[in-house]
Amino acid sequence: MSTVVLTYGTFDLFHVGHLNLLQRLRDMGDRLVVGVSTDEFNALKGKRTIIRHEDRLRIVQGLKCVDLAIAEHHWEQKADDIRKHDVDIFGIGEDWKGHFDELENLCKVVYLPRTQGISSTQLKQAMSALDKVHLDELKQALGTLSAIVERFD
Ligand code: C2G
Repeated sequence: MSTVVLTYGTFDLFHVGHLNLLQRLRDMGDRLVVGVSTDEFNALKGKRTIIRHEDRLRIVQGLKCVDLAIAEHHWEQKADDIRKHDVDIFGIGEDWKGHFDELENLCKVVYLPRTQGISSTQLKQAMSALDKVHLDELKQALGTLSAIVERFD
């Protein structure tokens, strides 16, 4: 009797926090099904993603620990997915603790610790900070170069 595990996420700018969660969930059973939030659903969640849904779905499907990646279109599809895929365990990061307890009627619900120090939001902030630092360095370099050029004019 195989144990099926189900989770959902945006998985934007896929990183090791996502991987840790998916691998831990896969280790809890024999088959892992992952719902990847569509761009439209992310808009509902108030999340702006960098990577489009088609590519986020392919990345998740391409993982060794994932058996099936499906689209997550809305909050209410979980119960149907649990029945459709004969799910034994629904798991998600503990930032969602308590949000999906009602699914206990259908399957076991687990909330797993998040990986500290990494998130898609932090990655976006780091990239925008790099852009800012880069621009400041370029401005300084430009100032220095302009001063040198003036001396030779
Ligand atoms: N996660 C984690 N550690 C991190 C970052 C994320 O364990 N450092 C987990 C989250 O707890 C979540 C999963 O990775 O279980 C995916 O995170 P997101 O892509 O941010 O997904 P989210 O927007 O929370 O979507 O219906 C449920 C939602 O679709 C969940």
